[in-house]
Amino acid sequence: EGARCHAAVDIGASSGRVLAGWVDDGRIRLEEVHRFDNVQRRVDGHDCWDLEMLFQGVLDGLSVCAARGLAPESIGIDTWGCDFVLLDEAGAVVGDAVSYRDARTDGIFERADAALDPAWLYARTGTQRQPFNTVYQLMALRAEHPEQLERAERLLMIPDYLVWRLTGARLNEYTDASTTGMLDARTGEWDGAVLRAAGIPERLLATPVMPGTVIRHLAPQVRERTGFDARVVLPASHDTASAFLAVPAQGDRSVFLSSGTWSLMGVELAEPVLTPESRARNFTNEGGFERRYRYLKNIMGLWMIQSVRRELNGVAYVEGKEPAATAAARIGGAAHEPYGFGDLIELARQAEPFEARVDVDDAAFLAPDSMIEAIRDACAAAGQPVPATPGELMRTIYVSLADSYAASVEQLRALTGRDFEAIHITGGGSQDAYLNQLTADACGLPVLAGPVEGTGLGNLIVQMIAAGTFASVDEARAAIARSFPIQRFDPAR
Ligand code: ADP
Ligand code: LRH
Repeated sequence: EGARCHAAVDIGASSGRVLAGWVDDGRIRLEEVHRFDNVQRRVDGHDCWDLEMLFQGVLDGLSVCAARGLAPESIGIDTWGCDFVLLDEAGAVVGDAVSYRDARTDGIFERADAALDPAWLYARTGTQRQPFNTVYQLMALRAEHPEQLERAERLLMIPDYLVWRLTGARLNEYTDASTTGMLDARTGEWDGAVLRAAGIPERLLATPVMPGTVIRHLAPQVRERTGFDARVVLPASHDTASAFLAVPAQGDRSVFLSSGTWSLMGVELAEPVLTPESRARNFTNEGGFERRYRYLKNIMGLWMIQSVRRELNGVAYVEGKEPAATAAARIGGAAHEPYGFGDLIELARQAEPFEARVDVDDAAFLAPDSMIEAIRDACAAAGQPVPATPGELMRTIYVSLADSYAASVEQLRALTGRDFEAIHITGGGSQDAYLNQLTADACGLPVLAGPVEGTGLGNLIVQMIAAGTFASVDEARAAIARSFPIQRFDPAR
């Protein structure tokens, strides 16, 4: 009897992958069958996701599954949060899938706060204040293209959109809906008062559907392409929700850190924290599987490293935009391209003991034309040493990120009253042994690194729970803990 196979499609801001997973002898087996870069393009004056490329990436990955004899019985999709697509009545996409780093929300708070008082909003939604929250993106869209909002019949978040392409079902999944800033944190329903205040038509949104729900079979034309039929199941469609599910921790003494383009650092709670103190620290209450709350902070994360790497390698972040080249030349970066992540870590080591600190959460780092210049400018403005080589620049990012993690752990202690024994790091960034050690040192806690594909695993275990393979999240987490190696980094002192 063959093991029951499931496919997890996990698309982050930097790359997408399709993983096949099954359980064998009590252990979860994982095979990466396909990976593709997530590239943005300039369309109509905005930085946009390429929906066709993403959908092709999904189909290609599923076809490879079949070709390798791993035809899955179910498929789940998770992606980054906050971004959405509008559909009209006929099912045509209205406007573009504008990226959350696009400039359309620059200065949005000044334009939105009169209608949406931030304290009022936080007390209802518990959502961190970020200019790219869906609610603010929609307000920016309404100002620029009111006709699009009028024409639209449905709003689908990116994973919802891909589910629709696979099955024809139009729905809003709960965990990703919780990144919009438009959900009532307590009830998990759309908050009508927020929608009205923001001028967002309620018809765009359907009652959020919980992860674990079996949706439908693949549409016939999709089946033709993949070569097999499967059911589409909702995982926790927000990637961070899937990542938090896969943390192989028991009990409440662990801090979770999902480390990818963003560093999402927090804990799981049974109730949201909607206090002014929580708002002041900008912690968010996002939704999780079985109505767990993911209480966490968005930290700028490895985006800073990705951006420096692209810039040193002369690659544009968005196709159709000129890469910023002068800054790379100024710090002698052109000598050694292309830089890999391992090369940059090595340069940082060699630059020790250089140190300079920036506030990684500064909006200046969200989408700068040149990350290298943004970091150097911030150092100069703060009276810090200004990094003059790629290695010094990397050191600046590394020590600043580790500092930010340490501050967040302190804030989590104060806000939750919990004491912590370890930090669990998952995601691509968990492979960065240099950052893991700096994190352990700065936080004064052991770091437990892995699994790398935490998000894909979180996606898979919800499908496995829906299939009856695991009875509970605890059981699935225990299986993850015995199936994947975890690397430990103890603090130096
Ligand atoms: P996302 O899902 O947001 O697209 P990932 O979880 O794939 O991001 O993480 C990507 C990041 O992981 C990269 O920006 C890089 O910093 C880090 N990374 C990936 N591979 C390695 C590696 N071999 N060594 C060190 N860091 C790595
Ligand atoms: C991480 C993530 C994060 C969101 C951001 C837009 O991939 O989903 O949780 O805030 O992307």
